[in-house]
This record gives sequence, C-alpha cells and structure tokens, in this order.
Amino acid sequence: AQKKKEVESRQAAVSRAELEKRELFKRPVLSLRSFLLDPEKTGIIAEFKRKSPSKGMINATADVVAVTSAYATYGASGLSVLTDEPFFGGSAEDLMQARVNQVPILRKDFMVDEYQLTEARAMGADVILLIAACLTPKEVKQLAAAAKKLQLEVLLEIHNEEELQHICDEVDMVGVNNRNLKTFEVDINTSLQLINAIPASKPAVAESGISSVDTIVTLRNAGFKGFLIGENFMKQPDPSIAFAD
Ligand code: IGP
Repeated sequence: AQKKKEVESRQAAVSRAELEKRELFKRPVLSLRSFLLDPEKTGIIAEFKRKSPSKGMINATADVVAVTSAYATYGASGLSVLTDEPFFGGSAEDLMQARVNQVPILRKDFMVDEYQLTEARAMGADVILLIAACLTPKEVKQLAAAAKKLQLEVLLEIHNEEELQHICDEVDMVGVNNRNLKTFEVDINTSLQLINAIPASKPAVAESGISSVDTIVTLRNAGFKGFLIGENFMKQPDPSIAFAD
C-alpha cells in the first residue's frame, strides 16, 4: 500500500508519456536469460545495495559506478540495482548510473503497478522483479505481460512451494529467495528444495545468503543458472575488489 502511494505521487509528477520520450526508454534491452544460459559466463548477478531491513546499513559510502563497473569487469553475468528508497536506500539515479555497463540490469524493487515498468525501461533496466509474496497469480500474469510489451524480461521470485502457482508463460526466469521476507531467516535449502519443481524452460536463480564458491557449486550442480549476491560483496569496505576473490 505504501508502494502504491509512492508510485502515485511520482506518476503525478512525471507522466508515462514523458517517460516514453526518454532516450534510455528506446535503447535495445540485453537479455539476462541468455546471459545466464551462456556456459562461458559465471551466472553471478551482483547486487548494489546500500542498506536493507534485515541488516541495516551495509555500506554507506560505496560508489555505484565504481562498484557495478568492477562487478562487470570481474565477470558478473548481470547486475541488480535496488531502486527502493525507504527500505534499501536506492534510487532511479543509481540504476541510471549503473547503465554505463554492457551487462543486463535488474531493477530491484517492489513492483505493484504498470507505471513502474515504464519507469524501469526509462531508467535503462533490462529485467524487472515480480515478488510472488506481494502479488496474486493474476497480478503476476498482468504485470509480466505488460513488461513483455516493453521488451523487459521478468524474474519471478518465489520462496515456497505454494508460490510455484505464480509461475506463468509470461515469466522468463524463476528466482528462489532463500531469505524469508517476514522473519529474515536465510536458508540455502529453500533453493535446493524447490529447484526440481521449476520448469526447465525457465532458468532458475538462487537468491540471498550466498557467500562462498562452495555454495555456488552446490547450487549449480542442483540446476541453478543464476546466483544473486548482494551483501557478501557490499559489506566489504571496497565492494569493487570483493568480486575478485
Ligand atoms: C541479495 P544477499 O543476501 O546476497 O544480500 O541477497 C538479494 O537476493 C536480496 O537483496 C533480495 C531482495 C529481494 C531485496 C532478494 N529478493 C526482494 C529486495 C527485494
């Protein structure tokens, strides 16, 4: 509900038609799906996140261009940039700055309205996130269909078996969040337990709580193509060198 209000006030200031006129809106998008399916690539989606509700401040001083450029140089298959301000201290400006990189970018936010999809395109995003816990299956289908019309790819995030019901044709990839959004508890087994129920046509992404190469190997062997990593990089004083280790 808070998101809806936030979106409404932005929409009152900048119309959809205005967003559609922006230069970035017209740029061709990059496919995260094909980057994840490329066996030559790492599958790592590296996230720029200053703070979070579970951890508080993670890194107050990191520079978005320096960090995301290093992520891309060290082999990230994709970038994830938080644009949610209230909970994660992100902004549209962060994503637009990260756009200097030639890798697919996920707009990480709570999407509840089609206006946000137009915004995502106008920021230079390639992929949007739809969180099953925040949306009905019907809303997922509608927002995903609208995203496709804008050429954006869709990553659907699930956390349990019940949310498998939210998977539909319009969704390109399925993420399993190892973090319970209510308790903030993180368990990699969440990913390992759900992977076999995810259709093979939709590359699976393991999200949250990944901090070792061993874990990535385990998840890859289980069938995951993507690995979304935020805190492990961002908690370093200089996240731009963290990826190299
Ligand atoms: C990254 P971590 O534990 O590596 O920092 O997690 C990412 O998965 C996490 O930020 C995330 C998230 C979300 C944030 C997953 N789903 C939905 C905001 C909204």
